[in-house]
Amino acid sequence: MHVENPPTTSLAIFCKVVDNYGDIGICWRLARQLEQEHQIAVTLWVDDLRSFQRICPDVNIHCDEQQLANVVIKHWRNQDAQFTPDEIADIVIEFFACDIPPAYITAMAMCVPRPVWLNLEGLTAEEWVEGCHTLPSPHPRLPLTKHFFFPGFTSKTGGLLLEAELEQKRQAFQSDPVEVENFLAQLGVTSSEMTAFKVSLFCYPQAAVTALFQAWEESDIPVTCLVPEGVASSAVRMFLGEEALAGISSTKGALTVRVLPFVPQPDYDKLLWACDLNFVRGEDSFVRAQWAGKPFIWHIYPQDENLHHVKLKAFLQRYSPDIASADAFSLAWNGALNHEDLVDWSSIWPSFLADIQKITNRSINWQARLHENGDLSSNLLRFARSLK
Ligand code: TRH
Repeated sequence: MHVENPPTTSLAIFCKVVDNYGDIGICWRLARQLEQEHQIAVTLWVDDLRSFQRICPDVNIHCDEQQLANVVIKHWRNQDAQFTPDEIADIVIEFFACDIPPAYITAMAMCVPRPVWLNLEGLTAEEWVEGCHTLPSPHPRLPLTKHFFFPGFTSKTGGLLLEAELEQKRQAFQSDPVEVENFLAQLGVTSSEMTAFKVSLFCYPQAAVTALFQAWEESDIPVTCLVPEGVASSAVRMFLGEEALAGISSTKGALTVRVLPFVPQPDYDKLLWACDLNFVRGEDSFVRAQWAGKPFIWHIYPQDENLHHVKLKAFLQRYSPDIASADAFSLAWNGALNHEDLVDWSSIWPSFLADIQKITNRSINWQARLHENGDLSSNLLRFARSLK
């Protein structure tokens, strides 16, 4: 008997790079997972191939259309491009309310059946998200409805991006000291730097890196700070006394700072897994640090009128309401303490370090809790199919 395979679902993701690497970092991760784990035919439209290439060196920045990891990547550079209904995907995701080309929307309205149209929103721990997750937003003129899809930290949200094999890969890596050593050595980290307390540093330029370096210089334990090239450049240059290029390192007191190359996305996970403490930022590295099961400090993306402080506090309220040293560190790092002038890293750092076991345990328990929400890609597909 001949059994017909069901037709492959097609899905388009539209990604506008607002800033840095998180927008494309998230969309690329989502695209790969939908293709690899759900056999979806994915087209990723992205307007900035240079940012993309930084996290995925295989990207050819001169190509209008290319295919990587079985995902079709299209350089989205013309908002006036024309589309016909046969070019429209079954599921259309606009990332972060980016405006998808008007002709694409018109063609969507002409499709029978109509495609599912989702707006994948930014991550926040605030409670209102639960009320807005999956809400419909009818188009003012066309017979189309867009739905909001919110990532989040509870079962009433879409959850977080998480590949099926991530946990298994992490455990295998962390339980193999030789692999960890080889990985760090290949990034230029020396044996003595590996035996110190290892910190990875990824933050925005306004972070208090110089003050923290001073506290680490006077730390009771040796600290190795690994910082990807291009991150906190002026503070790192000041510490090194020369340009902060990959491969350069310097030691003062208990602190060694080493500049690493900016690594491809999968290696960034390994870096997080290999360190004892990770400073992360934005959205995607913040989420990856949570899956690493290690202590982390989040530098939140700054917003007007300190709106980001509200988001930071909402997260800390869920994550570490009972660990004062962790809260104090995070608030100070983000300039969100009530009395800014009282920030004293020489006392914030030792208090944090004294609680490091407690904070590590919290990271592990937190990760287990997040697993209960499932993974964003599967949750998103389930929701999309429920609308069909
Ligand atoms: O780079 P980010 O600051 O990105 C974003 C964007 O600015 C965006 O506009 C904003 O909406 C969002 O923050 C909140 O931080 P993020 O989200 O952590 O993204 C960084 C990506 O870079 C992530 O996918 C991990 C990757 N990365 C590497 O691949 N290699 C590296 O060496 C490092 C340091 C990061």
